[in-house]
Amino acid sequence: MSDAIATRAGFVALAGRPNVGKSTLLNRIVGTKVAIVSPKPQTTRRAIRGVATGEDWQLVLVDLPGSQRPRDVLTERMQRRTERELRDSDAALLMLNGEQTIGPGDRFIAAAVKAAGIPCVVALNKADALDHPRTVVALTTAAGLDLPDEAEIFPISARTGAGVDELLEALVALLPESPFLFPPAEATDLSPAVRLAELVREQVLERTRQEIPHAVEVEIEELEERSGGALVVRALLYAETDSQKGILVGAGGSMVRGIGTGARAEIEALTGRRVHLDLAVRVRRGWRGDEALLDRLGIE
Ligand SMILES: Nc1nc2c(ncn2[C@@H]2O[C@H](COP(=O)(O)OP(=O)(O)OP(=O)(O)O)[C@@H](O)[C@H]2O)c(=O)[nH]1
Ligand SMILES: [Mg+2]
Repeated sequence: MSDAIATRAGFVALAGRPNVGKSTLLNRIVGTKVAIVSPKPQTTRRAIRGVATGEDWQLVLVDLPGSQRPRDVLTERMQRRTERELRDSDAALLMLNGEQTIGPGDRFIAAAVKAAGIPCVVALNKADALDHPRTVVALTTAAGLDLPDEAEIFPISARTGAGVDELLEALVALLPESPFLFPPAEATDLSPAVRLAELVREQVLERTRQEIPHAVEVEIEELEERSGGALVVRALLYAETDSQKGILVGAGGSMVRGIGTGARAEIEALTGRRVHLDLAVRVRRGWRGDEALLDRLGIE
């Protein structure tokens, strides 16, 4: 027998209602910004994989779009993807928002996790925003959920990192013995173009309100490395109506300029390169129902 150390590796599906903090936790565990984060529900549209590698373990976290009742082809795809990813994962991390009471949405997701027949760990997030009595109440209510056997509940703060090491240890213990699934240096399977498009969309989410955040998608048209090391990025912002386009452009182009400045800083921070970012806003009516466009954008 060889005395090589056995490694553990596998997929953990991150499931939870919109806005509970799934993407924030993914970024913290992976150690770099893989998924964009915003206070607006339904920020994540694709199943994003983030890879965290330890000495003898590798955790592939699948950041799922927040589950809710589908409204259109876009949200239907997001929902189907969630169910599929749960079935294909080795374990699930069910995330709850400690700031809110447990509701039908949480019970729906708990039932989906149970139906998938995989082991599960529960994270009660945003514990930093709770005092001790509220934490106790939230933990007690969480324990009342109908969960797979032996599901442990961890109070955590994805924002500060409190409790995350303990949670990580419990997740790793659920992984099967397996060789690593990704090169240890790789943080995600997202293509560079999608990653950059998401950083642009994050700025849109940060700067717009009401229906605009949900009405905008971003596509990278061109990504070119100049010989001097600079990165040239041309991106299209799709809106659904002329009035949305007007808001995205802003008075004298002020909104799109702000989006561009913010996104350029993020892209430069991520790539460590100088970036030329060129944004154009287009109306594409009904893009949320456009199967061909959703395919092209990788929203399966
Ligand atoms: N106070 C507090 N806020 C948090 C914590 N984790 C996330 N948030 C905030 O919660 C909001 C939603 O975070 P996301 O990570 O985008 O949530 P998500 O679950 O990925 O949301 P969807 O992609 O829409 O499903 C953001 O404003 C975060 O800054 C936490 O531990 N404490
Ligand atoms: Mg998210």
